[in-house]
Amino acid sequence: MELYSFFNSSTSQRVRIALQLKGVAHEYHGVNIRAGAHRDVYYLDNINPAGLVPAVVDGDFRLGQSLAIIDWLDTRYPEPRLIPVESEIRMRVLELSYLISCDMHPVNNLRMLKYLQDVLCATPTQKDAWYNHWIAQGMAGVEGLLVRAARTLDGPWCFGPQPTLADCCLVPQMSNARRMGCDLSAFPRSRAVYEYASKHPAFVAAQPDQQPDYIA
Ligand SMILES: N[C@@H](CCC(=O)N[C@@H](CS)C(=O)NCC(=O)O)C(=O)O
Repeated sequence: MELYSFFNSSTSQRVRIALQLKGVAHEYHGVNIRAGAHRDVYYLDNINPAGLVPAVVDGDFRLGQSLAIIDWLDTRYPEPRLIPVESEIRMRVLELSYLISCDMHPVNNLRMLKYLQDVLCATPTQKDAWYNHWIAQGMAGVEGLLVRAARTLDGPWCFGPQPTLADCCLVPQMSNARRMGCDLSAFPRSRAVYEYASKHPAFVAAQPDQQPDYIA
């Protein structure tokens, strides 16, 4: 299997975590989205017509969208399962994962920030204010869901004793927020999960500075 990824792409990091947790061997291809490599004709024609990372290639099979990739990995490599089968916990995991991936991540994505800066002429201060605003609003929702879950589920992860898709989404999103200097002090349950997960070998191996295309 081949993974197309950029070292500090949080969506790529979600898939890297899943691959590490499942112990799936893969060949890593760095796609420098800062330099526009995700818009190269070769990449669009042969890897991901959406012009985004991550993407996986397995023989003739090609797939983009981090959540779809992790769902596919769960089908192909069921242990450990990252999207639980049991109905209630499955819905909780998906609820939090969608909050991060559908509501939080898209508004602070690279192309959004570039549009703010290059087309709408936002100043660095305005761009930072935009970023911080959506992180604070999204994280308040994440924290609420995690606090509610912790009333009935024991364990250090988002939803109990095992990592799930929710942790694959939470950790990269919080890493990005920290890198951008966002204040996360109002979200203690999220921080506790983040601190715990960040020490797990699979999460460590998936970190940006562990990737072959890392740029300091
Ligand atoms: N919903 C997609 C989002 C993918 C995405 O936006 N990836 C970012 C990197 S984190 C990207 O390729 N950005 C390029 C750009 O914004 O131009 C997923 O989960 O895979």
